[in-house]
Formats: sequence, structure tokens, C-alpha cells
Amino acid sequence: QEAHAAEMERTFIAIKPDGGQRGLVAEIICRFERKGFKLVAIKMLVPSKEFAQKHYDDLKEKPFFDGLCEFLSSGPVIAMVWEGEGVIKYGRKLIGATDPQKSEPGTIRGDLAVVVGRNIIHGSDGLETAKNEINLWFQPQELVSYTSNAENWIY
Ligand code: RTP
Repeated sequence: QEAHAAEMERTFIAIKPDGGQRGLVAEIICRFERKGFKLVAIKMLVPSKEFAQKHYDDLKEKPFFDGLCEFLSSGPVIAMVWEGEGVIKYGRKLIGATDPQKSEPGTIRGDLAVVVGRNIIHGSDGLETAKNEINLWFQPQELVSYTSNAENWIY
């Protein structure tokens, strides 16, 4: 069981300041929970602009980079790590396309957001990014390893 848990894939998910302000935290967590993914870390913080720039480092050449970092640091962010088989790719599926005008109904952005600059949630886009983002946002001791009985029924 322990070894199995240690091998499980993990992704970094963040509810951006607009999601928190709009009272969508429970709704978003609910969708990951119901699917069968497991929450292994969660905290609320207001990231500094410098921290936001680190998080979005790969986008530093984009014209929207400054506004994006300004926005991410403008209020509370709910930072989470979710675990489960295929959670990186499927988490992105639950989230929907970057531009809410293009995300399918049924996805978080499709159901709950309207414009790309206020798309309420972030999710890691690959294995490397997930590792880097988890390391950036969390200390190793903040990641909680525990056995959940639900797993015996999900897998
Ligand atoms: P995320 O990292 O937030 O999950 O989003 P993503 O991979 O789907 O999209 P990415 O291209 O990495 O962009 C990161 C965030 O930048 C904002 N954005 N604004 N044209 C624009 O104004 C624009 N394009 C992207 C979005 O908030 C996007 O989530």
C-alpha cells in the first residue's frame, strides 16, 4: 500500500484569486474529489509578485506576463496537490481549455469562467512542470501521505 501510494502521480492545482473571490473553492475541490483524486496538500496564501513571476517563468516573454503575475499576486490563492492515476492529464481535462470561451461545458472553466485573464484555476501541464511547481509552492513536509479507504474502491 505504502509503495503504491508513493508511486502515484501528483499535480499542482491552484485556485487563482478570482476563483476564491467568487466563492468557487468548494465547487472546484468537489470536482476533483468526486472524480476520485486524492488531496495530499492544501494551503491559502497571497503570493508576492516575485513568486508569481517564478511560477510563470516560462511565460516571461508573453505580452500578458506582467498583468498575469500582478493578478496572481492580487489576492488569496488556494494551492493544492492532488494525487491519482493520470491526475496531471485528467486534471487539465477537468479544468478545460485555457480560454473559457473555448472550454467545453462540463469543465471547470467552461462552466464557471468567461475570459482568459480570469480563468479561475491553474493546473500543471506535464510531469516535469508538476514536480517543479509542487517544489516551488510546497515544502516536502507539507505533502501528506495517508491511506484512504476510498482508494480500495476507486482502483
Ligand atoms: P494555466 O497554466 O494557468 O493552467 O493555464 P494554461 O496552461 O492553460 O495556459 P498558459 O498558456 O500556460 O497561460 C497561463 C495563464 O496565462 C493567462 N493567459 N492570458 N492572452 C491572454 O491574455 C492570456 N493567455 C493566457 C491565463 O490565465 C492562463 O491560465
